[in-house]
Amino acid sequence: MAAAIQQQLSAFLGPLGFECHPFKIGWYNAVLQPSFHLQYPDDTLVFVVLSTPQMFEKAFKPFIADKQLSTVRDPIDECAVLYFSLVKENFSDQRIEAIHDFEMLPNRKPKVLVQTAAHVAGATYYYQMKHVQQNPWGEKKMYGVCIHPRYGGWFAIRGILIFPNVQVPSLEQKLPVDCVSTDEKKIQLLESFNFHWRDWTYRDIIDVEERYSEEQKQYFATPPAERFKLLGLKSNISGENQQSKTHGAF
Ligand code: B12
Repeated sequence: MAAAIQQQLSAFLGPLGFECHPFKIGWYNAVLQPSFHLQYPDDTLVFVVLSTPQMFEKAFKPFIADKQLSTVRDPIDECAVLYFSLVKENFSDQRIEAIHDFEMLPNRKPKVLVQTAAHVAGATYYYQMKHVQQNPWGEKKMYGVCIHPRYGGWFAIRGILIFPNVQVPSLEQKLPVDCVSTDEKKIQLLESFNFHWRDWTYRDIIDVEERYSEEQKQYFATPPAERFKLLGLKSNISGENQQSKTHGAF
């Protein structure tokens, strides 16, 4: 069942520059504190959806060319919302619940931890402080980062698609590829991601097949409020609102 749905999802999302990987709710909940649990039975089928470097050309630019200006969100987030809703239309015989990376609970915690989802689905390895044997940072909290075996850090995790009516007890868990294997490299990765993420270097921690285009980098390097201008769009929200509503993941 999971394989058939994955094939159909990939046929739709693949040409748009997205990847999807199946997992079970139980695998996700097993590693998280209860406050982050998703309230579905353990065997429920879920897909994590990643955007690859191609998404900008294949999905985002056509989306922007077609844009009706409403824009309360980051345009990339709006683009993902559109394609997730098209997935739902395309799977009209299935109930699908989508949760995007930017959705927050009333207590301001994220509704889904997409890095954990991508790790348990075997899509990308989630490197966290605890993976480093000789911790050089003491008590300081270092944010973790996922690395994709083909795209390094040149991707984003756009959300999950839950199939509440599909139970997959026999789905087998794939381990993600541990592509940043030495302690030295892991330290370099976490330091680049936490202290120098704007210089893009953490994304090249491994050899990659593809990176973001110069145009895509320029777009993302532009502060969110000015990206609207860069695209020739007018934002109708205040700077403060825009900051809080757009993490601007890229
Ligand atoms: C809030 C947020 C931020 C905050 C805080 C960061 C943080 N990690 O807490 C701020 C604003 C600082 C931030 C910044 C950035 N962010 Co940010 N952020 C998020 C967001 C929305 C939620 C993260 C969060 O709050 N996590 C909560 C904490 C508690 O989770 P946690 O540390 O993973 O802890 C859990 C795990 O440890 C788990 N766990 C325990 N044991 C085990 C064992 C295993 C095996 C596993 C898998 C898990 C696990 O349990 C814990 C919870 O109970 C995510 C999107 C999302 N919805 O997930 C993006 C996200 C993490 N950000 C991302 C990025 C890229 C960035 C930036 C580079 C900016 C940008 N370009 O968008 C910067 C870089 C960081 C920096 N130097 O500042 C990407 C990371 C992609 C990747 N390759 O990993 C994400 C996933 C967005 C996306 N859509 O792709 N971000």
